[in-house]
Amino acid sequence: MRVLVIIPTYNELESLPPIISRTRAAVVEADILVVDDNSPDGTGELADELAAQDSQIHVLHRAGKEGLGRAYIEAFEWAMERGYTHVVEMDADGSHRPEQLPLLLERAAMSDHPDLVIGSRYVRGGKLEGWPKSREALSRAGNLYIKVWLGLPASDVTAGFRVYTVSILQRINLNTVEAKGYFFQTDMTDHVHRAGGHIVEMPINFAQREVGESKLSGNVFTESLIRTTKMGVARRGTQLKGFAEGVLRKVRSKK
Ligand SMILES: Nc1nc2c(ncn2[C@@H]2O[C@H](COP(=O)(O)OP(=O)(O)OP(=O)(O)O)[C@@H](O)[C@H]2O)c(=O)[nH]1
Ligand SMILES: [Mg+2]
Repeated sequence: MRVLVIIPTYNELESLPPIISRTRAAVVEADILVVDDNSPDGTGELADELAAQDSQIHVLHRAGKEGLGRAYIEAFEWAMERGYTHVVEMDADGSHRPEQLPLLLERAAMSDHPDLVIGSRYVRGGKLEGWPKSREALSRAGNLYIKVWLGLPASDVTAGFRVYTVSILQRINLNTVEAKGYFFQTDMTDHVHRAGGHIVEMPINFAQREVGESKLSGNVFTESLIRTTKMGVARRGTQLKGFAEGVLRKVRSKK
């Protein structure tokens, strides 16, 4: 197993140093790639300083803020070119606890060979700490809706603490993944599922962001539900069209 932990950052000056040292301590063999979108607060320069002191820390600088989906996709390509076997998605703000990474990686190494391990808030044993009840309810309902509507085999499809095999990333077309907002995680799950990938979930304790500011506005979740609906409708349309064509063929052949 050669693991790359990808940490996308935008203005995470305070959060980054503790997250990096906790990650190095939790998974000593793993390399880290910070993907910074030219943060105005200097997170990118700080990452360079940390990388200069530790050969297992790397930094990818992007020209400007394009959202975490684009940052991850560029990082996946970086990992593919360098022979890693697994990549981890992890936020910089402390919501995803590096101490739980060994559990996710142990699950990824099991003999049923998962292609995607989702650190899940919504399976038995999973926890969501510090979110107002209203945000939790919206997230739970939204996840259930997406799961059913797109037929995905997971209860927390919008979760951002994950392990992928590099081989599944090579099998899906990253250019067709919708990189915007929360929908990125959903669409990655959908791409893996449609490529025949094996998806499993492991319970995690998701914590409230510790310091710094959120980069995601409230409407991205609604936007994500609208996209899910459109995608589901389009797919059902295609299924219906196929069904109708089949019926027509049968009717014609009987004439
Ligand atoms: N490179 C890059 N990273 C980003 C971008 N937007 C967000 N991030 C990072 O992606 C991770 C998740 O973003 P958050 O702002 O924590 O989003 P969130 O977890 O939905 O929101 P909170 O609940 O407020 O924490 C953090 O590590 C951010 O720094 C971006 O445009 N580019
Ligand atoms: Mg966060």
